[in-house]
Amino acid sequence: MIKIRKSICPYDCPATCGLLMEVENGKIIRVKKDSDHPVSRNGICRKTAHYEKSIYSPKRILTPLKRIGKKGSGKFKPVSWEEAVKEITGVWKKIIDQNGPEAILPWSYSGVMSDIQCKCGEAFFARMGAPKLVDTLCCPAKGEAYESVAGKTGCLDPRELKDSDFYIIWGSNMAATRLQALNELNKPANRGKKKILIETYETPTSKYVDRTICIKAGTDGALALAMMHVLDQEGLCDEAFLKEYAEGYEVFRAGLKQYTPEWAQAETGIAAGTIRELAREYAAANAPAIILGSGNSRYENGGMTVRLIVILSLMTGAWKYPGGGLCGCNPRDGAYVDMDLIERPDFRKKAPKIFNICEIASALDPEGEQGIRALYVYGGNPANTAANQEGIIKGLEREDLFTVAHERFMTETALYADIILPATFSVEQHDIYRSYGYCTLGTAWPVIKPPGECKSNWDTFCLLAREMGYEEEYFRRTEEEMLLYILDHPTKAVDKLPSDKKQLLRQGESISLPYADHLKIRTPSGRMRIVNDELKEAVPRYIRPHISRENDVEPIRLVAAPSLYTLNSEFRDREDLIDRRGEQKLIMHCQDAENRGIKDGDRVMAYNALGHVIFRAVVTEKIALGNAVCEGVFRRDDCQGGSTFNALVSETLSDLGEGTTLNDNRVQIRKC
Ligand SMILES: Nc1nc2c(c(=O)[nH]1)N[C@H]1C(S)=C(S)[C@@H](COP(=O)(O)OP(=O)(O)OC[C@H]3O[C@@H](n4cnc5c(=O)[nH]c(N)nc54)[C@H](O)[C@@H]3O)O[C@H]1N2
Ligand SMILES: Nc1nc2c(c(=O)[nH]1)N[C@H]1C(S)=C(S)[C@@H](COP(=O)(O)OP(=O)(O)OC[C@H]3O[C@@H](n4cnc5c(=O)[nH]c(N)nc54)[C@H](O)[C@@H]3O)O[C@H]1N2
Ligand code: SF4
Ligand SMILES: [Mo]
Repeated sequence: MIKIRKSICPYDCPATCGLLMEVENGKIIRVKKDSDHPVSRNGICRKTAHYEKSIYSPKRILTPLKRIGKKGSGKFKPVSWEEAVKEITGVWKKIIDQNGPEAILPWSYSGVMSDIQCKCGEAFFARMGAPKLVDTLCCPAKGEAYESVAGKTGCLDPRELKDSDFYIIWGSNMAATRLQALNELNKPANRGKKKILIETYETPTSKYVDRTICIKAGTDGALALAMMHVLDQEGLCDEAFLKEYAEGYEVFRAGLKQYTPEWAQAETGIAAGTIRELAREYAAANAPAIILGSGNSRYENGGMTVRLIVILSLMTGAWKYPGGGLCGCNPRDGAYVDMDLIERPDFRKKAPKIFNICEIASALDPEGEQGIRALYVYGGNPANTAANQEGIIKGLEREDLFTVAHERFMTETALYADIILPATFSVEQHDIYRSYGYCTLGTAWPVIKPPGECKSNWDTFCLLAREMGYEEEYFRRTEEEMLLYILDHPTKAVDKLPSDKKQLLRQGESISLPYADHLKIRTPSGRMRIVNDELKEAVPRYIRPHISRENDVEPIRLVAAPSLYTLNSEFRDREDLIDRRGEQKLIMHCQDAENRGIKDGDRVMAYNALGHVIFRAVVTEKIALGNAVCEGVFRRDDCQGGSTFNALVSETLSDLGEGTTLNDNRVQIRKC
């Protein structure tokens, strides 16, 4: 008999789609959209439509493994959990005695985004006294910049886009990363509304918009300023709105004079006429929505860029109207889960040593003096997602570094581990799921039993805690008890929901919470901060990205973009998706190619001081001159030379949020 069970997508994607599992004899045979789910009723993406293929992949790690060959050789033997846990805690205890817990570095990011499984390690390592990882690998510059202007004010939930009358999609490949929001835009009622995409190249999203405007990477702040210059010069700003709802407008306005469209043309590569036209069209709309992706925040100037775009969204008073304003930042009106219940900052006895997630190569540097002796990686794959890949590999090769990876697959990072612990999939776990792009919240109970000896992050940390002698009650709870504990201690936003909605959360369902009141400005002054005196740069202005500052000969700006078929380094277990994605390619402008004697399909090498990476060239005119783009994260062993994109990425941090500058790369390119 086939049973239908509900679950939620755990991946790092704004929608947390609802999934229906068809289960037969304890096995998931089919995965479908959950039509009751507030967001995914229109469908789910191609990746999770065959989630069962990943869950039952023959490549899955099913038992603990112990390294028996050289680091990175891939030689392991199966061991029992008991043996693995004894070995890990034995080594840790020795390190703690000799070097203190500061020598044990945890590293995790967004492999599983549900709250308990994603964050329970924080409590464990807080109890240990291990360093704290500043987890800024995605787009913290965007979050912090938004907050520097709007505070905790909720932005538009993508479902509100039905009421917008003009769309600017700014640096988001929605066809890959915001499928549910794109579905909203594609509804018949929204089809006639104009849509403009501002991108580094023509992406798969381009076919859904009226026009793609290609911009030189990292210069969006110049475009936003020039648009505001036009609005100001032509009297198109809503001054009454700005006076009532914002502060610092007059000071900021005085600085706009210099940012003419002609100035911005040189900076961005976009014709001055196009900038004027875009500003006028934007102002002519009542309720224009800017859908802001994360791409343009991953630069050294990323925080400033996002501040300027958020300010632009205020200029014409769009926020006053349903559907008008900004989408893509934090839409929530208040917190949905009290994360301290999971992360337990109170377990720390003293202030921790801090490491930035983007600086792991430096933290592990064989010649460095950071004193890291052990690394514990879970829910992440730093050897292929963090900056300075060659540096990270050198660190992972250190014989005096004891590495544990809790993983589902043999990733580039797990390959260098001393011990690998087998991890579960979301359908084998309990958890609560906050969407980061929508006002929704859901819970899920396990649908199937874990195969082999796989264990969840929660169960693994509880096991390690016991062996370490940590006696807190927290580590004795079951996963289900932890989930119920969270539901028993709701935040204000959840507590005030009607009881039938709260009941649904106890039944493994997803619910919708009220949209934020966008005019209830949740900053200390109750007004949007166009000027923010708490920041080093109080008055926003144009700052160039890292890439434009040095005078190399014809450097190329190298940008990472998402692939339709994979999600960061996940789904590479799936031949059906990987085959369609093909090899690691570099999309470049025909003129840049011609200048270097490169033809479409040639093998090319991109290089800078950090490393060199081989790509297959895709030559096109549908990209801004001087930009080069690679879609997706590839397997190191599938790439000639063994290096992938991040071998070219530096540890430079963004101006706000101490975040990755994944897209702020300067490279030279030549034919191989
Ligand atoms: N299929 C798929 N889905 C995903 C992911 C994936 O890898 N694949 N990743 C997930 C994750 S972790 C995240 S954070 C979200 C991100 O999702 P979004 O926040 O929507 O951002 P992306 O679509 O990644 O945005 C990247 C785009 O920004 C563009 N870009 C880069 N630099 C600039 C610039 O300077 N200016 C402009 N205008 N554009 C620029 C790139 O060309 C790229 O197309 O998506 C999630 N969903
Ligand atoms: N070149 C390049 N680099 C990038 C990006 C890019 O697009 N291109 N994207 C950037 C962005 S936006 C992000 S958010 C980061 C993501 O950085 P990471 O989080 O390091 O990347 P993922 O590839 O998602 O790796 C997650 C790993 O967690 C494992 N995992 C999944 N579920 C669980 C679980 O329940 N328990 C445990 N223990 N493990 C689990 C998966 O098998 C997977 O190997 O990468 C960044 N780096
Ligand atoms: S669109 Fe995003 S949230 Fe929805 S199923 Fe796909 S990866 Fe998961
Ligand atoms: Mo991300």
